[in-house]
Amino acid sequence: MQGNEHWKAVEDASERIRSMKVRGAGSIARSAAQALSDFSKSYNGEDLVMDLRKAARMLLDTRPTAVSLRNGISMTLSGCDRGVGADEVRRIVMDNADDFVKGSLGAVSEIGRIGSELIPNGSTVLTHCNSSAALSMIGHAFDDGRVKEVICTESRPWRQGHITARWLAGRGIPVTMIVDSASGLMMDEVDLVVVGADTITSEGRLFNKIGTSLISLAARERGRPFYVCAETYKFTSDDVFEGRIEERDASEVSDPLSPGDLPGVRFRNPVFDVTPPERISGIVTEKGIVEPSMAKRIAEGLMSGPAHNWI
Ligand code: RI2
Repeated sequence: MQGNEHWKAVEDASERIRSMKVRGAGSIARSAAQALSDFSKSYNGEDLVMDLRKAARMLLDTRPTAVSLRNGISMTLSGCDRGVGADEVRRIVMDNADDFVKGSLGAVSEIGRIGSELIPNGSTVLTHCNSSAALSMIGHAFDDGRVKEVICTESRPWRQGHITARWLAGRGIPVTMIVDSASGLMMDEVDLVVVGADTITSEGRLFNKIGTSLISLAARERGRPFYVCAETYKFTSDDVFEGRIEERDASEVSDPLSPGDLPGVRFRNPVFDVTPPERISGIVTEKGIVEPSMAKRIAEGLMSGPAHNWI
């Protein structure tokens, strides 16, 4: 778009995020942070701060639901407008991006360590879609000898469940895949549910892959715990996220089923849904396990000090 080499990093990252070549709320945030770092590194234009704002906008416009993307970008650009001269701005952005990427990967690992204790010995765990944070928790618990089996949903329409199943099988964890709509029936064989998060609002509402809310209903009906794994940068107190459900192209739903042979039928493809706080048993963050009612405090950055469990 802008014709300069430095824009390529941002345009490429935006395209990869929009087309889901890079996906997962944490991965898209890290990818955006890295793109802003690369942009700054190779920048040879007139006004780095102004162009960083444009680059941030381009990255933000790719996917609307995961607040991780916005928070990752904000953390990467934090303080850059106070930099004096392009070299200082460049250093601030590159250091911030580095800190964000390392911090977010560290948080995923810490969530695994902290969350493992929630899984009783010999458990069958159900997970939905593909969340690196949820898999960190399940993987740690398996290493601790607590997980007997994982049931994973296919996760239509993108079938991210295949990534999950491959990862689990590769670690030697017994895994069974089901279609999403079998989650209710299978709940009888499940001890607890563990999922990831794209956004958690200050009221403790979870935005996650379409189908999550129905799974939480089935878990609640059968009295199964429903845990969410979420790095603290996936929390927000900004109400603007309340209504933001990404709706992708309908062809992602219709093409594999009926290439053009259902004339007159409208397809829709909302890719996230909302799970209310009363159906969430606990949220595992890198700072500890919290109840949904704590979400506002986390979003406002009031949590401090060492890892601590609130439930
Ligand atoms: P991690 C994914 O969204 C799923 O909804 C998943 O639960 C969530 O991001 C969190 O993933 P998508 O990008 O950050 O596949 O835990 O639409 O990897």
